[in-house]
Amino acid sequence: MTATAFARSGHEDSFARDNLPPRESWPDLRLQEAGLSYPERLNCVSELLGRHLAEGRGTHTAVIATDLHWSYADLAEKVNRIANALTRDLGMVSGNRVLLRAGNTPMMVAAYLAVIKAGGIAVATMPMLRAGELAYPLRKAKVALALCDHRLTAELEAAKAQAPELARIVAFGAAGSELEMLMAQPGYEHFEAADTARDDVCLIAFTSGTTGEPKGTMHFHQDMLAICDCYGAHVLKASPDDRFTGSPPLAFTFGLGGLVLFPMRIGAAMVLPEKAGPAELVDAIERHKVSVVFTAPTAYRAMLDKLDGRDITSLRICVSAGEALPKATFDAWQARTRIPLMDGIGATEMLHIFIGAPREAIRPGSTGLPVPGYEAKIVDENGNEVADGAAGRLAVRGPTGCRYLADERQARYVLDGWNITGDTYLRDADGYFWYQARSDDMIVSAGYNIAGPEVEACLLTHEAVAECGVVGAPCPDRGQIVKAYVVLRAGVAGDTALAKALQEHVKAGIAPYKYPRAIAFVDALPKTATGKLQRFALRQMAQREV
Ligand code: 3UK
Repeated sequence: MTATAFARSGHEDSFARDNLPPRESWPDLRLQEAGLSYPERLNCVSELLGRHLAEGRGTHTAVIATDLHWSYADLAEKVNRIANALTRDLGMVSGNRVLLRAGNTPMMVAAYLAVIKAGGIAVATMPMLRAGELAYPLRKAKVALALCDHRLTAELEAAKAQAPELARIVAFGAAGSELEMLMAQPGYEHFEAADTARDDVCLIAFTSGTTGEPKGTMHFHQDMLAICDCYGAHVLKASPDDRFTGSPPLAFTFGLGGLVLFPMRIGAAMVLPEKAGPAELVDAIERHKVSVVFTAPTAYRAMLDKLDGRDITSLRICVSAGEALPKATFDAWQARTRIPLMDGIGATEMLHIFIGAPREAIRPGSTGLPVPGYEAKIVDENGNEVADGAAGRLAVRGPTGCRYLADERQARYVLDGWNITGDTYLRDADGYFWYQARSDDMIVSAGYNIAGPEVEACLLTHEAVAECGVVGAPCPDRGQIVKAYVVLRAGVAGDTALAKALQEHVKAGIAPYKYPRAIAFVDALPKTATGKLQRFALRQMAQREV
């Protein structure tokens, strides 16, 4: 987008424009430089869905789930019926926020698209959120209407008591659910897409907030397409015959992009398993001949134990994001499947992946290169670029970028038009980016800077280790010491001899000063709703254990 004013909004309710940060605190949005141009009037659902019907692909498969198969035409009809129910029966006007609460079900996909097609703003939430966690986005985004899977209404009803803005909860997902009854009305099969602007907000995605209150990130209609036309077109390079699946919740933009937007942009199919643990993912890949998978590094590691006797030869593209991909996981997956994992770093603020590598350019252990359309650099505390090979703060810009909903933390994420992701990275002489740690997760021990993830990556190359998390523990002499929390593989006993062996293993693999002076064996690691290791929780444990 140019620095000029907004296009004329198609929203009757001006909440989004009223609550976007002031223009001067936005990152640069570089559409032209990315070779993108979208018409001023744009409803992304017309591009993702309507276009396939108009161009004769209505019979192509769009959604596959247990006992369900929807063509693009089937999906379009569901979307139209929901959009009619929203606007004719439920009082939604364009610009209103609608909360969505469901797992990765076909109706969740249809509801998402219907809200956006009707000019609304989707506020999707993860099924595991409880009343207290639902109340925050409801209040912050001033949500009056919620569509909710009929099995998940209890917590939302409870949240209503803490969020007076919420006027109505409409259940869906069962034959007799309220939404299904409304959808069935005659004449509801057609719906004209709302005449929105390309820079009207269509999604407010809340960060999973490892610390502090969640932040609402605001995304435009054009952003939904931009991620497909950059990452999708130039890095993923999937085809209309591909079948996509994965585990991230659709309320997490990693899942929305990977399971819904990327396949729909090219008319491919999405496979939505009811549950998406490692075993269920393997089942779904085998049963539905899935070719593209989006999930987290730990899930690939866990899937390795479930592959015996399974036919996953349909698989060709495996994307890993959400957390750093340890080289040990890359190597093990490639040895077993002959598929190189495609690492990529994304962020809710950026909507999706902005550094990654196409299959032919992967360097194991590195996150990759800036996605075409994006630029990345490494800066010091003052925002000055550092030399190649030196660690510093990752800064990126491209067609998408951070706009927090009424939040002072905008000023911390955006500096001089660049998005500062909060990660410490280095760039090598070939332009590849190497993850070091979250900037606030660096361990400082006896004057050395130590990146926890590097120690974790080394520990993971030991056969006894299933998962691990490495943090700094307070130490009177060294300031901090490196402490590892280790989950062992089934059947392995954690004793002093093994702890010693793991320490020696690290000393032999990386610089010895980085070895974990303390090791604790645990049954499980604390994780966020999006599956990320909660290092702050480990740090708190380490504090208490001194
Ligand atoms: C970390 C990574 C190393 C990094 C996301 C793909 O994870 C996503 O969004 P979140 O807002 O978190 C962003 C932060 O997560 N991270 C993500 N991927 C990697 N670190 N290597 C990686 N490959 O700290 C980043 O700042 O939850 C990922 C697509 C959409 C997303 N929202």
